[in-house]
Amino acid sequence: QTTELSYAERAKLPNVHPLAAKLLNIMEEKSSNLCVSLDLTSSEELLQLADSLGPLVCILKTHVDILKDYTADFTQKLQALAEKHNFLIFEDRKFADIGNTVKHQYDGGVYQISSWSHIVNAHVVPGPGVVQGLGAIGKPLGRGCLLIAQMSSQGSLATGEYTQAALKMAEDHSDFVIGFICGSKITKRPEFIHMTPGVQMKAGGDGLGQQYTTPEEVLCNKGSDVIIVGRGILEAPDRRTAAELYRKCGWQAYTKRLGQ
Ligand code: 6AU
Repeated sequence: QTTELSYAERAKLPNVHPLAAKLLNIMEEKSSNLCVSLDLTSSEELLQLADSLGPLVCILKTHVDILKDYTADFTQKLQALAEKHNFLIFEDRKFADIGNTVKHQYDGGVYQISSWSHIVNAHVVPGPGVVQGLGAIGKPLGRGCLLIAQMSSQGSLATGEYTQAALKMAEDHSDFVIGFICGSKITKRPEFIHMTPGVQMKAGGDGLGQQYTTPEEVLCNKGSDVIIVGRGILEAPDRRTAAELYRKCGWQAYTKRLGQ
């Protein structure tokens, strides 16, 4: 039998980051470990879909710099939808520079990411300065960061010792780092949340290096916590039906893992 903790139990751990606890509680309440990746270029289309899929997801992930019509009004509306449907916003900015530069990129510029995105991610290639720089902005705002410990793309260099270094960096900065982008569970510490991209109902690829695994494989066998799904939903004939299918499959795989 398994000794694995449920999302709700992990939310109550004494050392859990408040934002991780919030996410784990949302997952439990909504029976959803689905993060939808709305990689779209139209703000209007993104907002409409956020309203339609909001009830089904725990996190909504954006690439705000691919929008062709971004205005500050977009992030206002997205935040209102996050409140309405109780999901977290994750801007997939993949910060990867020295601390001082990422501080400006997080806080300033056109997008002012720290003002609206609950979660961001960062590459660990610069060393701990990247987390320190982001943390200087994010910590006072109660934000959280995911470190990219592994990537879903073919030939990724984020393996082995690099992955271990990402884990160490997370442990050293657990007041800001809430978890990882990874293909499989990399630590037993239940305070950290593992999120996995490259998920579709059928294993395969996209011809540009992306590699897909199924929700069942990711949550049940690889031990990850959250599935990140983009084109599996965006390219489906009915996006809402597809999102509901991913939510349901993801939840079933999680309950199976718990041994329920
Ligand atoms: O489901 P897809 O392939 O349409 O989209 C996957 C999404 C994209 C990628 O930018 C992102 O997940 N991603 C990430 C993230 C989330 O950091 C890391 C990675 O290794 N692979 C990956 O696909 O928005």
